[in-house]
Parts: sequence; structure tokens; C-alpha cells
Amino acid sequence: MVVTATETASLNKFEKIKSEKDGLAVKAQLEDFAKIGWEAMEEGDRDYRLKWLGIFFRPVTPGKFMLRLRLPHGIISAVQMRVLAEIVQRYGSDGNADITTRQNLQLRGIRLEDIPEIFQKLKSVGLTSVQSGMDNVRNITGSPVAGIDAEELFDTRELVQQVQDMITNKGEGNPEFTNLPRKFNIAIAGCRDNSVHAEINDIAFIPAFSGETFGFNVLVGGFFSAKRCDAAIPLNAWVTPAEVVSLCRAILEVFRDNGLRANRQKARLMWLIDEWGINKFRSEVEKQLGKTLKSAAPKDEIIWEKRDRIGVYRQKQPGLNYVGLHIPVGRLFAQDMLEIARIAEVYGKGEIRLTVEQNIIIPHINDACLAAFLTEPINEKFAIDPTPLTRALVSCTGAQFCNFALIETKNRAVELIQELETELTLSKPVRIHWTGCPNSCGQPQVADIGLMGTKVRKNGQTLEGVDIYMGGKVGKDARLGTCIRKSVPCEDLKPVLRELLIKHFDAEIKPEFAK
Ligand code: SRM
Ligand code: SF4
Repeated sequence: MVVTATETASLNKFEKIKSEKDGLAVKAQLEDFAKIGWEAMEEGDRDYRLKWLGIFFRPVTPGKFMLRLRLPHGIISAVQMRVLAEIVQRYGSDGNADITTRQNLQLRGIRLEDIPEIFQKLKSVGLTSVQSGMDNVRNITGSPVAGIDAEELFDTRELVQQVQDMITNKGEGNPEFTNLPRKFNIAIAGCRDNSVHAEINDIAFIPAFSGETFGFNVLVGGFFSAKRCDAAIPLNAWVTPAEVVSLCRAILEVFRDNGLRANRQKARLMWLIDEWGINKFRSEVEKQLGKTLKSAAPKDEIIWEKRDRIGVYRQKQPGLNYVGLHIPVGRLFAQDMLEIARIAEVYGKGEIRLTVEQNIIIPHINDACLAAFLTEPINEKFAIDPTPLTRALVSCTGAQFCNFALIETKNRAVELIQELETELTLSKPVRIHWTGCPNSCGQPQVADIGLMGTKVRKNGQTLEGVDIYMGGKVGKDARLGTCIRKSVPCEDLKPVLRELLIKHFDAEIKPEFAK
């Protein structure tokens, strides 16, 4: 995109930053940055352009950066996990890793002076963090049990990797897609339970047969933002797996060249679709693709409720099992990561999977080893049968590290759930999602109960509080929840949640807590 001088004057802050210098350009400057230190860096490079390499300056913890990786399909090897563990281990209590709501890992406590060495280590084990922040395509999600689930329709692992390779030039960085109008999410589902939350992605491929032939119906424009949240809508297109990469490319090119850039709040794909209408959008995509798209298949194959994959399950490969371990709000420390890598190697084939619910799966555990696996001490910290509320708890980063946050989330979420579980009996999981601000990274709109951070006034004081969402449904017939109650101070939240759980989710008060 060539920007003239007159246009530059009218650009918003982020478009100016991008037009002055491409985000990827900082790749060549990392050694210099490491030498001069973060305090001496130009602000545009430090606070924004580094995010093109996945390096996030954290105003809450200046000098301790966050590094967001790309883990297509949420798959990581034990060798890779060990390298990441060693990276965070050297930062002592500052170092940890979070599993994200996009099946990904973010490392914390990272010092800029170590980045060149860290990047070499990542490369040596085939990892990249390129284009994982700002106006780029984010981690591409797929079923966490692809290739091991007997009931899946299509193993999407290779496809997800191919899409990532196209977008990132095999992890080296691809200037073709480093100046999108805004962030962009892609999900590819080959399973029946919509484990990827297809409906909240800018492009989602969902399984559908055209006659006997397997392929995907395509949804577009799903997104959450502080101002607006929308589920993806049908593009009225059906593609074979072989056509997925070129369709992603065509849609990205149309978005890159035509997406709205003036107002950052209106720069996501759905706003362009609104402006053009879905028919014009579809025909522009066809033009870019150089061929006509087939109409969508009449029905898709998302016919199951969503499965959380925590616990022990048989694989499609005879004699093998996968075990889903619950990781409370996705937080891992170096020791945990080393231990996870160890058990994946000892009992499995050295592979680990991450889920969008911020948990892990260890696949390929032999029948003969399963009993021994289940006696490993790690099962005490990361349970295979957590209690119903704990089991389905998800939380974004919140105030501990995120400067957008209006409230603390992860620690509070865990504590409150434990208190509620002390008082209540529940027969099935209730999906409670916390998000620290209206950006909705913790996806409160897909939850049974979503809690969105806000500031509230009480007795003349400003306190941390939440807006409460309900009605989100995942899996088959997915729909977004809506706000049912505003501005509940966090200090008053427990009785409110207790009531909601009793009224809507059949929770019962334990006798010792009944009045
Ligand atoms: Fe997010 C910005 C964390 C998933 C919507 N998100 C941020 C930043 C980068 C803000 C910042 O610079 O501090 C947060 C980093 C905090 C930190 O230190 O960790 C952040 N987002 C996250 C993660 C880590 C939440 C989590 O705890 O899991 C998730 C990382 C996913 C990944 O691996 O790439 C994360 N963010 C999401 C999702 C959920 C999803 O993708 O399924 C959404 C809603 C879906 C969507 O994007 O349509 C989401 N994040 C946002 C937005 C609002 C976007 C918009 O169009 O307005 C922002 C703010 C922005 O981009 O300006 C944001
Ligand atoms: Fe930060 Fe807000 Fe996203 Fe939570 S929802 S990670 S507080 S930007």
C-alpha cells in the first residue's frame, strides 16, 4: 500500500506508525536494541513495532517483556517446551508462561538484551513468534485432538501449518501481510464439536460435505472488540481442503487493500463486509482468487456440543490414549513446563497439545503405561477430573501484566471459584470466563457466565467490578451471550454468582452453608 504525504497527515496513530516503517523492519535491529536497552529505544519501535515479532513492551512491568509465540493448532513438542521452560526459568519469579485463548503460549519476564539469543534458540527448535501481535494474522486454531480423535472428519494439522507458512513466509516474516488494517483471526475445524469457536473468527472453515466430498463451509467477519461483537456470517462458499490456503490469501488481500483504516474501531473485516454487503465482498474475493466460488453446502457437520477433552480418552490409533490435564487459568511456571515435557516424552511420543480453554493434552499414551502416568505427581497439580466450576474456568491476563485491564482477573477468578465450590454442589461444569476489559480476550460472550472487567462506584469510591454476560453457547448452534447485569463490584460478586448458579445451573447449597 503506497501512502501519499496528504494521506499520511490524516492517518490514525497506528496507520502512521505502519506507514513510517514496516513493523517487520525491526527484525534487523534486534542486536542494536539489545545493546542500547529498552529505555533508549524509539517509542514507536519499542511499544508497537516489536509486536510484529511477538515482543510486547509491558507498561505494567517495564523492562520485562512478554513474548507471544505462534503454535499452529496449539501443537508443541517436548523439546520445544523444554526450550521455552529454560527461557523463562532464567527470570526467576518474573518468568512464567500463559496458555492463551488461541491455543498459544506467551512467555513473561523476557529481557530485551536476551532477545537475539532467545530468537536463535527458538529457530533451532523450529519455533517462531513472528507476526503474532498488532495488525497481523494471529495464531491459527484447529481441533486439539486432530489426528487422534476417531470421530474427526478431517485432520487439519497440515492445512493449518500451510496457512501459517503462507502468511509468515515459513516463520521468516512476510511483508505481504504485515500491514493489514487490523488484527485478523483464522480457525479451521475438522471436528464435529466446534472446538475452535469458529463463530468468533474473521475466517472460519467448518466441516461440510458437498455430496460425498469433504470440504469446508466458510464463515467470515466474526470478532469481538470494545465497541462491537459479532458472530461470523456465511460467505456462501464451500471449498475443498486443497483450496483453503488460496482462499485465505485472497480474503487477506481483499482486506489488506480495501479494509477501512481511518477509524481503528471500525477496521476489522466485518466493517468492510457491512460497507460492501456480503455479495460484493464475495465477488471481490472471487476476483482476487481468479475463479468462481462454489455455493455453501446446505448443512455443516458441527453437530455436537463442545467437548473440553479433560480426562482420559482412547485415540483412534489402537492401544493409545490421550489425557487432558486441567491447567488453572492456563498459567505455567518453568518447573511445570519441564515436567510436562518430561511426561510427554516418558509416556507419550514427546508431543503436547494446547486448547483454547487454556489446558493441555498429552497424546499417544500406551494402554500399558496409562496407570503409571496417572500416578505421576503432576496429576495433583493439573487434574484430569477437576471440580465442575474449576474445570471450565477461563481467564484473560488482566491487571497483573496488561495495561488495558480494568481489573485483576486470573488470581481472583481462581480464588472466587474455589470459594463457590466450597459452598455449592454442581452436577455439571459451568463455563465461567473472565476478561479484564471490553476487548474481550477472555471471550465472555461465549461463556455460560461471562465476567467483563469494569470500574464501578460504590459509597463514593471507585472499585473493580464486572458486567455479567449470559447465554453464550458453544459447539452446535453456537451463539453469543449478552450483558444481563452491569457494574457489580467484585467484592459483591460471590453472592450474585451463587444466585445465578442456583437459578440457572441447578447448583445446590451444601447443608453446612444453608441458612
Ligand atoms: Fe487479546 C489486545 C491478550 C485473545 C481481542 N490482547 C490484547 C493485548 C495484546 C493488549 C496489550 O497489548 O496489552 C493483550 C496482551 C496482554 C498480555 O500481556 O497478555 C491481549 N488476547 C490476549 C490473550 C493472551 C488473552 C489470554 O489470556 O488468553 C489472548 C492471546 C491469543 C493469542 O495467542 O494470540 C488474546 N484477544 C483475544 C481474543 C480471543 C480470540 O482470539 O479468540 C480476542 C477477541 C476476538 C477477536 O479478536 O475478535 C481478543 N485483544 C483483543 C482486542 C480487541 C480487538 C478489536 O478488534 O478491537 C485487543 C485490543 C486491540 O487489538 O486493540 C486485544
Ligand atoms: Fe488485557 Fe483486556 Fe485483553 Fe484482558 S481483555 S488481556 S485486560 S486487553
